[in-house]
Amino acid sequence: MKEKLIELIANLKLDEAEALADNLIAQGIEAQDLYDIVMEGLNEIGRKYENGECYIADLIVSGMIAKNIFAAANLHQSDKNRSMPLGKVLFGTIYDDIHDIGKDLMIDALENRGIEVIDLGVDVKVDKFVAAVKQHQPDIIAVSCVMTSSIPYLQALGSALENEKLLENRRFLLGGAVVNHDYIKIPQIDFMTNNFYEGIRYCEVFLDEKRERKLNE
Ligand code: B12
Repeated sequence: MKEKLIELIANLKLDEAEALADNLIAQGIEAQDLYDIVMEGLNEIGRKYENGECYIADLIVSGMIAKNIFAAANLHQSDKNRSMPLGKVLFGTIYDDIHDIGKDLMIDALENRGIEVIDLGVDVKVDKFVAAVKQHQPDIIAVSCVMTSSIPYLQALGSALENEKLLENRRFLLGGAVVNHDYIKIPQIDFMTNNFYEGIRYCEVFLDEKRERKLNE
């Protein structure tokens, strides 16, 4: 079944892929397993696109399949309910990058865990990030990036945040496929992951600890 679903996604069989995913969800597949399968399918499409075996329209369809399956699986749901926000995360996709599926998935998950999120959208310039940090005073600055061509803007953001002394008592996170590249060196970043679960866990642990520290002051 797993191999079949990867194959259906990689071949952009939208209806069949979604039907099989629904089936797996009904059978109680672990959300993490379903997530891994979808990501494998997307990687296969990405590989095909790189090799000129498919087109931009195919990337769009693959994105739709992923969004629909993640929504059907309620991947972002959590049974935790909080009356007070645990903390504040400022989120955005870096400049010259318009991919937002990963960002939106992370945002849904954070909000469902009682974390307030300010979403700056996609294609966000360094100056806009810096101004938003000053305005909203978030606990965490979270940036999404899948385009390797946007790495220089991530570096510029790191330097700008450091120069403006905006990294004290908060965390700077990077996620998205770009973190797969070993050569990414941005000293100001506290944590990088392209894994949804790791990203959520990191935010929860940091915010919990920060709240504890405040209560003990
Ligand atoms: C769908 C898709 C698109 C869709 C995007 C739709 C949308 N609304 O986002 C469309 C069709 C618009 C698109 C456009 C383009 N794309 Co595109 N696209 C993809 C594809 C197939 C999937 C990306 C995706 O959504 N993945 C699923 C999500 C869930 O994964 P994710 O983003 O990595 O996020 C997860 C984690 O990383 C993490 N996460 C994400 N953000 C954050 C942030 C934090 C803080 C944390 C902790 C975690 C975290 O959580 C998420 C959930 O697990 C990839 C191939 C691939 N396998 O990645 C190519 C890919 C990213 N695209 C690529 C390219 C080249 C383009 C275009 C330039 C094509 C073109 N010629 O126009 C344009 C980009 C224009 C631009 N300036 O941005 C390349 C990038 C190559 C590179 N090395 O930079 C890829 C890798 C394909 C390839 N192999 O060539 N694309």
